[in-house]
Amino acid sequence: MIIFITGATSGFGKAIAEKFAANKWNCIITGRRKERLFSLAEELQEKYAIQVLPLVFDVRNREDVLRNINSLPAEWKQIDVLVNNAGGAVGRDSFETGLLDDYDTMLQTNVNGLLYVSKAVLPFMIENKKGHIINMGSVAAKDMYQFGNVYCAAKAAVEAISRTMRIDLLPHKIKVTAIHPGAAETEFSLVRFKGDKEKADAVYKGYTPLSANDIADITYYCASLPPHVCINDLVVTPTAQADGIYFHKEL
Ligand code: NDP
Ligand code: 8X3
Repeated sequence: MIIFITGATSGFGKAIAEKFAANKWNCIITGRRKERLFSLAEELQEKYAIQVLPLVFDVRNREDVLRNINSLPAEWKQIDVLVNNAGGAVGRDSFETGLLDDYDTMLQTNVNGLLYVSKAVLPFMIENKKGHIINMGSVAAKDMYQFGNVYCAAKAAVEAISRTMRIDLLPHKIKVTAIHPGAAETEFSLVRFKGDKEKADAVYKGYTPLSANDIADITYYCASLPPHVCINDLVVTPTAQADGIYFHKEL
């Protein structure tokens, strides 16, 4: 079995790669940070005696995405599961003070990137007459929160694309799952707050957030169900978080 995971250099993507590798899946892992990607590939191959193919590209670069995926060796084109995970938030500002550059980054990464990778991988799945696309959404797709503006919009687009993909791909027997996590402690907040560790750490104070391993376990469960069963839309939060807005923190 082969899984293709975007954004495997940290957080969810890295944990998902480890989870599937531990269960003997061969992995195609992608990201921009080459050193991290190659050292993860080496580590997983040694630890689990499976094959790992690292591909370095920016999901926003359409040509690079298509070139890398179209030139996969035939044996790597038998992709069973695609996890569109690369993404994140940049900035958490009111709409009038937020930066257009940040808005571009969020839309291009979370939305365009997912479209480019999916369009490149789908022909293989259609030819193989099976496949499963798992898109990483967010509670930000479900509840619009203050200063979430364009990140909420990007993840709402991920949700809408997942729903319409599921309809269009019915004749091809391809499953489409959207996973919508709440607060999980990864590099997400460090990226969102542009390297401000204090602000990032504060997001996870006063309660137990989800971990990347929690999301990896859930992703593995979704991918392990029988062929006639598909989890369409899955929202998961820490127990201390009710939705995209309400938390119970003990500070
Ligand atoms: P991390 O910041 O830890 O990981 C993000 C991953 O995405 C990295 O591997 C990064 O790799 C990759 N990535 C980012 N931009 C690009 C790009 N332009 N091209 C290629 N790869 C890219 O965050 P998480 O693991 O938490 O986030 C994973 C996904 O889960 C994201 O889509 C995020 O929006 C979503 N999410 C996160 C939640 C959380 O609370 N943590 C909750 C809900 C959803 P590199 O920098 O090497 O390119
Ligand atoms: C990440 C979770 O609540 O910061 O998608 O939007 S949140």
